[in-house]
Amino acid sequence: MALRAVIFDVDGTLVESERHGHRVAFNRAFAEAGLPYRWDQELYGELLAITGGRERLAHYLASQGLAAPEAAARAAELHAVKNRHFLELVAGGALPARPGAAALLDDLARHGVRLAVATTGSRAWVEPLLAGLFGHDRFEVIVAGEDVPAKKPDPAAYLVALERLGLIASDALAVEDSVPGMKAALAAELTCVVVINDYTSDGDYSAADLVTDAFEAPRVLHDPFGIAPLERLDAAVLMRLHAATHA
Ligand code: XBP
Ligand code: MG
Repeated sequence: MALRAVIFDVDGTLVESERHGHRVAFNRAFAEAGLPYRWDQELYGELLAITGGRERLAHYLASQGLAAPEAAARAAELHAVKNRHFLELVAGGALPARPGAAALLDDLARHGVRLAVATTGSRAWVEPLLAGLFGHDRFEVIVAGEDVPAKKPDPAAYLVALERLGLIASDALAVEDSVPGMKAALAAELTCVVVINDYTSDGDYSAADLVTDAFEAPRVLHDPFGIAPLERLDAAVLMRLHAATHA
């Protein structure tokens, strides 16, 4: 049973995009609309429990007293403005890839492993961001938030990615950063590696197949299949983990 594809999450996994990216763009949208709201780093970390920027906005506006229909309508308007600001941040090169992410993509490609993306994020920024950081057409399949009826932790994004790849779950492996993302991957019956970040480190990842805190020189935080020691998350490690989870 060979590893034929790896499906990557984007925000927080391949890219450091939340704290100084999406959060800043949401605040610029509030300011442009003349709204009194501001999401500081701590509040935003809590709001990340709601996947999808538009859904996150609707939830927050409802918490500020707007009736659900008005909150949903206002959220859609603000989300479009936020994505315009986020694209400006992307164009300005403000959002770095996580250290070691590009090297992993290169190594997987060298080993003939196909690359795909399954993200909750909006296609409008996902494609320019990935192209800018990793090169055009780097990913054979990109599934974005608009491509699925339900967002993570629903497995739809991963199921659509597998379908477009023409593969089944046992052919592939997912790389995530968060609990909703891990749950989506596992619900799609994918082997799941979690690379936590400073916003997602306090989640319960006991159901994951390998948990580290980085792509290179990682601390191994959960290793039920005994893959450690490992100097980096490279193709050989992911292939070994995939084989162990399908032994
Ligand atoms: C993380 C998300 C996204 C981003 C904001 O997606 O939940 O909603 O926070 O992007 P990922 P949008 O699955 O890549 O971790 O505002 O475009 O939703
Ligand atoms: Mg993520």
